[in-house]
Amino acid sequence: MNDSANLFAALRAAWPADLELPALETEHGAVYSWRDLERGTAMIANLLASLGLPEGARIAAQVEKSPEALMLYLAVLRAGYVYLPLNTAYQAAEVEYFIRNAEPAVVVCSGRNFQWVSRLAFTAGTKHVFTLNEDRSGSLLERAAHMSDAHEIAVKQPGDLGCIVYTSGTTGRSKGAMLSHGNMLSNALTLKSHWDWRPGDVLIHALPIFHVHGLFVAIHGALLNGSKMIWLSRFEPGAVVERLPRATVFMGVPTLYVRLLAEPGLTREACANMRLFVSGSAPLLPDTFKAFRERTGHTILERYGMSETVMLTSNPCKPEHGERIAGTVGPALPGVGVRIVRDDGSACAVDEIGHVQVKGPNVFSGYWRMPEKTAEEFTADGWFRTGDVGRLDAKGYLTIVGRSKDLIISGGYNVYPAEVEGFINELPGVAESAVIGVPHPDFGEGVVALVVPRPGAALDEAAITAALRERIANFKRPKRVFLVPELPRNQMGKVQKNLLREQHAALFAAG
Ligand code: MLC
Ligand code: AMP
Repeated sequence: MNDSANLFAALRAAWPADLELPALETEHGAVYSWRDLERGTAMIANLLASLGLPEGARIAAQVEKSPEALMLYLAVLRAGYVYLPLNTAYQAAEVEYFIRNAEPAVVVCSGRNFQWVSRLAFTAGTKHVFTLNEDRSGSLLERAAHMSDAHEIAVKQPGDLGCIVYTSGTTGRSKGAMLSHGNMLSNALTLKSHWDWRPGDVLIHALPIFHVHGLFVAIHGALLNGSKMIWLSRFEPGAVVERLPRATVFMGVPTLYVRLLAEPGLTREACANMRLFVSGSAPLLPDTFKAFRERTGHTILERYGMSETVMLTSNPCKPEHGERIAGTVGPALPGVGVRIVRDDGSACAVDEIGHVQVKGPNVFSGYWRMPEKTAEEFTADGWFRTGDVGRLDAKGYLTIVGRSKDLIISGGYNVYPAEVEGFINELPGVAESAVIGVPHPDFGEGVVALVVPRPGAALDEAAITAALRERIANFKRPKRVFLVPELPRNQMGKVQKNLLREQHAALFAAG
């Protein structure tokens, strides 16, 4: 063990003294001990170290969720390089952008994607492409198997870069949020105490591990508490319900709660051993909050965060800190500053709606190689502009009422209309398009496109949907496409998306 500020060192220090205890249990019944995590991360870290990578090298991973994918993430931290997680739904054009932008020294992908990913990566100058599959096969583990299982954790300073998390930009192209070891560790320590992680806690991990919620909030929480994870490679509500009696903590986006509520097996008895249900990444409807409480006796704790900041606010966990209030995301976490300001930057009064700005040791240092974007997103006095719109009440609880950024959140995934419009506008026969989000009973918001064809073009919904299938991640693809003669515009010539949203508000109405 060393005393550097490496996030991995802090996580590792919290593991049980008896490394033979179970750390991870998969849906197939495989059990990984803490020793397995120690050895596996050491071997992969040694493999990375053997490649002679430069300081700060990026290791990009687009791999299915598996215990070994978790080890890869931890090994990158351990070896002192920079982890760059990529959603498995991203298609070639999207992956190409990330690789060209981040210039990773190493790319790890699924064996079935090796051909196209390696072509993109080698063309962009990446030196090493490994494969990693859900069944432990692939060149990454084959190569790591020859490495020593002892590894000295790399010494890092708090400000050293640990991860780059790509988050779509308001102008359409993604920006890489640079998170340091210090950003991530400070947030993990705050949540450990605020959410009262305690001996004996067991987390059901059912979220993807390429975004902040599953990768940081859930994993760091469990590992920093030496807690076992019941590790599900994908969310399946029945599988979660079946495992609730052996767990104490669950984290999900609102869609997961909506789907759990549709399970008859979700009962008070099934949840009797549970201590904490956390929701975040998108607004939890008060109806879901109430229905969950009535059914299980548990009050979901809703919190709010971003890729750029990890977690910012949280409803209380301990009763002495107050109530969990539906529709709010709670007060600022200890050490985090949250303020609401008007368009002119002046402070809003209590309950007055304005722009949410934040500050704290958890807030990122900037966007990868985008100094102008970074400067735009921070105020002169150092507060980060979240792009969310909200209000603070007299007790300091934050309510998010909307977004100033043109963003759709579908099933907890962010979809930037400008990016989807860009892909649609490139299709032959398309003059222009507008992409909006409207209420959806399962995904919270559903993506809808309004497309104006060029004169004489023969376009239809099915053809547009099919063309997008190859080009963009499935969760970004519009659930419905409407052909329209023109888009409504205001006097400034700007598309009136609010009108379009009103027109289509009932499109996905429940039932
Ligand atoms: C899947 N589909 C979606 C979708 N997920 N459509 C819209 N929005 C989504 N989120 C569609 C696919 O396109 C496909 O359609 C069909 O559903 C089946 O795909 P699937 O992969 O089998 O879906 P499923 O397993 O049911 O996934 C749904 C889900 C998943 C809710 C479990 O989306 C999910 O895990 N969401 C969590 C996202 C998350 O972790 N967010 C955290 C971001 S961090 P077709 O037409 O192709 O058949 C963050 C910061 C913070 O925001 O505060 O936490
Ligand atoms: P991402 O860029 O994927 O990290 O998404 C961050 C965005 O998700 C925030 O800026 C919010 O708009 C939204 N978000 C996260 N948690 C919540 C929540 N509990 N309620 C409402 N919006 C949320």
